[in-house]
Amino acid sequence: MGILEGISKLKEGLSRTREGLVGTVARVLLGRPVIDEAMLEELEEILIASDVGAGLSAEVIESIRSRVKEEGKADSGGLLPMLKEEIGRQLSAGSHDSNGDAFSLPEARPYVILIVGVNGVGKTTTIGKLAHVYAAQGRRVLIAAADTFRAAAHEQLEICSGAQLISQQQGADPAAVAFDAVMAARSRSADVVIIDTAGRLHTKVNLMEELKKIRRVVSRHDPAFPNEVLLVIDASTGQNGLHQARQFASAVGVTGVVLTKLDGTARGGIVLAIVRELKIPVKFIGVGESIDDLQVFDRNAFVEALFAP
Ligand SMILES: Nc1nc2c(ncn2[C@@H]2O[C@H](COP(=O)(O)OP(=O)(O)OP(=O)(O)O)[C@@H](O)[C@H]2O)c(=O)[nH]1
Ligand SMILES: [Mg+2]
Repeated sequence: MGILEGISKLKEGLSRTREGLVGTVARVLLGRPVIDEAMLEELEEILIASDVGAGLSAEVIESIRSRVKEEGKADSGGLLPMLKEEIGRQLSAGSHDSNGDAFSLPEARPYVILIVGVNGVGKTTTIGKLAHVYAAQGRRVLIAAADTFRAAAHEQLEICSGAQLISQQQGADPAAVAFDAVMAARSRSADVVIIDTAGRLHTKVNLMEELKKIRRVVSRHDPAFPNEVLLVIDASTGQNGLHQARQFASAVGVTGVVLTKLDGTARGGIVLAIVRELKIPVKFIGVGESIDDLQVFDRNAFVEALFAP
């Protein structure tokens, strides 16, 4: 996908959030030329409704309030540009480093990526998209169907073009599938192994314990494995996503977040909450259901798309 196409997909994917946030603010400003306290309070409510989070919303508003006071910027026409700057500032304050090349794989071979997240957030879909990107780069991609509780996951993954699938019968031990996949990757000199896991278990086994076991068993090949643990969060689940993230992070050590379904929600403000409150970088965002709807998260592109005309 070209850069321009990527930007227009991002704009399109964020259209509901843009309408909910920027569109609502624009309507609040109509016929009110001067920024006043009531307007700032309405703005705060709009931010909260976009899932920015109460504390962070208050922080953004406080910053705008003091700029209005100190810089004498009371013209309401300046409110959206100030909001854009504040959101950009919050995102850079929380971002660790630039994600510009997150689709390029580090040197380790095979590079082992473990995908985790609760039921239905988009793990398997994201794996299909990631596999597609890596395969298009000419990488040998292997997918481990360690979600052995679900027969359909198998079929879902088989349609991923360009990747080889390692699976076992339904009900097999997920950690064994993951172990075998890494072994196969080593013998076939694969570049990347992506391990799909279940979001909910239909047995008495606790999900976190199962994921810890997968992690442990995979690391027997090499203590560096898995090289990456990506937590998939559904943007429309709101603040609950933050709660999930803390649980997964303490159980399996998450190295990056994939935020999916941004296209399906008006509450994309969750990106801010995640970037600021979790000490985990957002690596990718999902902006649609098709195979090329996964993007590297770029805070500048995100802010530009959110405030695009
Ligand atoms: N609109 C939209 N839909 C998405 C996105 N990512 C995933 N989905 C949809 O979300 C639904 C669930 O996706 P799956 O990939 O099966 O989710 P999962 O996490 O693997 O689910 P379990 O295996 O049941 O835990 C599917 O209908 C996907 O098409 C996205 O970025 N945007
Ligand atoms: Mg799945």
